[in-house]
Amino acid sequence: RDMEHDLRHAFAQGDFELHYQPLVEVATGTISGFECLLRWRHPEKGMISPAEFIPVAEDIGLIVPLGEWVLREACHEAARWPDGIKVAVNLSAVQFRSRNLVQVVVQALAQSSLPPERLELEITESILLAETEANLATLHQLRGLGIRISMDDFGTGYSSLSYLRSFPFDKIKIDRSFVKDLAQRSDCLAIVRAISGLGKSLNITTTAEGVETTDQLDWLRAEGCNQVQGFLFSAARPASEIAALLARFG
Ligand code: G
Ligand code: G
Ligand code: MN
Ligand code: NA
Repeated sequence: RDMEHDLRHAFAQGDFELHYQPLVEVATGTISGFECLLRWRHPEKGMISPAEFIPVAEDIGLIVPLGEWVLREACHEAARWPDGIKVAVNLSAVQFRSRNLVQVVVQALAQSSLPPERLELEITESILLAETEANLATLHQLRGLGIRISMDDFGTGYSSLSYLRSFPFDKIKIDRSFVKDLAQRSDCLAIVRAISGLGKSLNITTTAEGVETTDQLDWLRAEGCNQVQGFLFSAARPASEIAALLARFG
């Protein structure tokens, strides 16, 4: 397919870039980290969303070298940020199952001198669907490095709750589909309340995604959600704008 060829070409050419979206602490309103989001700057089509090209990159195996590049680049960038500001990197299921993932993470940390406590890896439930033993072993190895592990898109997969029992995640990210209608729909509120409560009792940080209004922020604060992320604060922005974002939400 065309996309296949274009993707390989783009990777060889260096047409990918990383943008960063602030993670804001509800209690203080300050930025404690950034989620790194991959962008493809296509010469004719402009910016292409990872939702479109990640599945193709997974099919053709490009996600492994591309994911390595993301990790190295994100760690390198984050090492320049003020002390304590974290970087969150998304991992694809294919990348997660690749044999040398742990080694790649070790190298990215070593080459950038980023302290492991400042790296978070976001994984989705789909990662844990197969090969449970091997995947759990990988998670424990990663955690052993001192990095943090977040469960992304929580609530949208199949058996999130059993994973929480199998592995001590550091963070749960509440999918934005539940945040969207928080103020209008009592079922969304009930789900957000349940996830926040779960986080509190399991001592896991909860982060709400897709926060666009102060109304949503107020509801999330009332439910005890720890962290928020969304257009209310900022969309993902290029690395060059990080200093300005930190100055604004310092
Ligand atoms: O950035 P948003 O614009 O469109 O991202 C869409 C989806 O792509 C999200 O589910 C996000 O988790 C995923 N994504 C963004 N960057 C990366 C990345 O570097 N690696 C992987 N595997 N997924 C990513
Ligand atoms: O699945 P993941 O959560 O990793 O991806 C984050 C996705 O959410 C990206 O596509 C990002 O551009 C998008 N996003 C970030 N903030 C908002 C928001 O406030 N509203 C909406 N609709 N999407 C958002
Ligand atoms: Mn994510
Ligand atoms: Na998500």
